[in-house]
Amino acid sequence: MPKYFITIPNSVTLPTDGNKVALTSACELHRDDSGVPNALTVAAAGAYNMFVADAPGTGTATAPDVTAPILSAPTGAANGATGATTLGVTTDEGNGTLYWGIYPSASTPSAADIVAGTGATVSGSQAVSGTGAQVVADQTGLTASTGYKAHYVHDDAAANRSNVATSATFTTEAAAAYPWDDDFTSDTSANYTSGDGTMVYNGTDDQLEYTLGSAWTGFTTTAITVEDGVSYTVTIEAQMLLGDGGAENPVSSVMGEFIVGTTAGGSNILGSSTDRFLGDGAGAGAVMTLTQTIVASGTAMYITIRSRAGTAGKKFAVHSILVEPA
Ligand SMILES: [Ca+2]
Repeated sequence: MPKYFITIPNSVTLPTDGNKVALTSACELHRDDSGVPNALTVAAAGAYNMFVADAPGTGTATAPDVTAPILSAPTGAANGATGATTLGVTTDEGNGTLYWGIYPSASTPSAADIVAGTGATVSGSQAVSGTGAQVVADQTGLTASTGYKAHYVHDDAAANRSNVATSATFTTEAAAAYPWDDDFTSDTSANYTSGDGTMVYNGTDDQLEYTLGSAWTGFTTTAITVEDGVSYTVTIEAQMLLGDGGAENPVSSVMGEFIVGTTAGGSNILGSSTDRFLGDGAGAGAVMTLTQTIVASGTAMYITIRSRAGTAGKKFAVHSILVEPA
């Protein structure tokens, strides 16, 4: 259906019932089949109101929208080291376009900046089809250990621009160094904390050797930086060097394992190796590769390699430790 656009001088009293637009010589009527008036002209220079009618002289006059949307409750949160989540804002108008941008926390972008994405680390826009909470999808591309704020602007369908709504600062997690890899080709024993036994670096065989002081002791890595909730594959190459098949082991071979925890020293355990590295009952056992997938809890992970022994003095060696995202 074609629309009729009527321009009326500001000096004319606006109709209240919509059906009695008092056209004067200064009014112009335009028909447009696309719904968008082209090349509107007026009879005299000056400010005009525009009305849209369904048919000449009989349609309902529609007052123009001159009210800007109001934004409230802006949100945003870090998602790991490089992401943002829980992005969104609430608006009181259900039309137009929502613009958003994630900026370093010290930035104070203008509404125009946000709409254009100027200076934003990540930005975008989306249509608004209803009032209330507007959900913005999770984003990536942020820098680790950095504070950010999410900023929002809503232009309604009549190009009225809202206030700028800005979230609280959120800080991305520290970057993890992947893979965390130690193959003991040099003495890195300073990166490990010993239990009650003795820890010695063997440069000839490129391994870290541990002589037990008591059962289930070993050594623990320093904190390995990880991302909360992310899965990691932990791979250990280890070997029993001296075993006696003590009473604690029904298969007559001293055995060892690794465990992963959120604190040092084998506490708050997240998981442990399914397989064990085994002695042969007398001398050195085979070099075994143990692998386990661990879901990080918090931003630090500690790996403890330890062995059971009936008596003190048993010894094992670790050849390599590797941590990488699963
Ligand atoms: Ca409006």
